[in-house]
Amino acid sequence: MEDANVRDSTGYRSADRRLSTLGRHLGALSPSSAASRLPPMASENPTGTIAPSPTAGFYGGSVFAHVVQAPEDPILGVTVAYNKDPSPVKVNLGVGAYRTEEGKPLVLNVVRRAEQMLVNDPSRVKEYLPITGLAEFNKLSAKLIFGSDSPAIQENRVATVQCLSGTGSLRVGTEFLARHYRERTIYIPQPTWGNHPKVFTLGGLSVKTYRYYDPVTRGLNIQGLLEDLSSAPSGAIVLLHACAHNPTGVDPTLDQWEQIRKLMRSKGLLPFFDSAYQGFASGSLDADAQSVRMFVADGGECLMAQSYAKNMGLYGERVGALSIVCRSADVAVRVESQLKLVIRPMYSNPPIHGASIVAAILKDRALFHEWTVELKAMADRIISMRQMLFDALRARGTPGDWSHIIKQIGMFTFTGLNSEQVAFMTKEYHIYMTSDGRISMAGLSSKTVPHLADAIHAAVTRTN
Ligand code: KET
Repeated sequence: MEDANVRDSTGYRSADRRLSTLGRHLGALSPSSAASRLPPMASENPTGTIAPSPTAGFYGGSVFAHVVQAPEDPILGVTVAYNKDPSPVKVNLGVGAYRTEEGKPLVLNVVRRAEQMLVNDPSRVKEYLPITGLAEFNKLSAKLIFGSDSPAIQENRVATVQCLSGTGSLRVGTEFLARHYRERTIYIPQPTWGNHPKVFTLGGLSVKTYRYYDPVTRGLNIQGLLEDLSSAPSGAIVLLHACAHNPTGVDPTLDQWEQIRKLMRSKGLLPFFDSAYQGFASGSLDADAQSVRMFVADGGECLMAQSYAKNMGLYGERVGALSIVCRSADVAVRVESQLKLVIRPMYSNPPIHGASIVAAILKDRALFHEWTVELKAMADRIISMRQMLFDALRARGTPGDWSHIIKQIGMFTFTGLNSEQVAFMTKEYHIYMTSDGRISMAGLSSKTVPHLADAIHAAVTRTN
């Protein structure tokens, strides 16, 4: 016989379980008559068991019973699948997160040093930051992307608020635009980071695409891009990847940027820059900010979402900034006041730790220098992985022109592999990557390149 007082793994007494089943069957009975069959309330219950309350949705099952299982995120879900795979040869080339040659996550030395300084400083407290975040961090972030000699900064025309990394900055900027900007359409490149359309749509904008990548040349479709932006309505918002376009690894040349800028300014299109990889494209922070600086130099307005996830390796600290470059200082003041109204009911104010690390590094000459050296080393390791993979495919005689692997820049290679080939590589070789054929070069090491090259070779040469 089952002991009515024995609890199962959830601590639920078997008698309670039977009663709850009975309760469901008695759904037609009035709550009062059913309640008389319930176990005693906690107050009169010597075992201290909290009995289900007749007012707690006990009779009809879960009020969320209709909720359907959502699919995993197309990028972060790759890591979920990878973690479940017991294979010793598995490789995660999904999420854009830097790994060392040993395949380990990297905390930059300069970040460790800055953190140590913060921990050793007893004057540091854990008070709430203002709604707009750490003022020093905001100033330094604007300087980092726009340049310390930027006229927009000198003229106090930039409103900067600390946000939850790049994603949070994009979201706050979107909600601001949805409330205060006359045009509600944002044009995003085709393809783009998978989260962009979701952030913009949920933030209140409607999303259209412009041509960007040409799968035949595996380069920029500059003609298509210019045509699509020419036919966008005047005033429309245009999302631009500041550098190291995700997922294609294809950026406009400076001449092409100039063409884009001229067209956008002549049509009054509003640039919304996403800068998630400053320093990762070329290894130089200034070179990677050139596109943005061209747009700011003409005196026009723009939005900028900055992330320190990749270039400082602060992924989980969620550090970023939204800057809105305005025509005049008084507009910037009013814009900032409205950004506060977006942020306060969303998450009140941002976290202090990550922004303090960034500020400590950006304001100290020696730490800043140390950061640029470490950043360059990360960028260089990625570039060497490109060469190694390219050579490995050539050595195997893998059909196709793989030169795009060494031409593309930034964290990713857009291989051109289709979703079936990706599924095959995951199943047979335990290689995890997004189904659009993007691989995170930072996830590779000289030990895993041969395995990846074997997998690609098998995927493109198999006949069934
Ligand atoms: N913009 C782009 C272009 C981008 O690739 C990412 C992240 C972000 C913004 C947001 O990063 P945040 O961590 O919020 O600062 N991309 C990688 C990670 C992810 O999907 O969340 C990725 O593409 O793998």
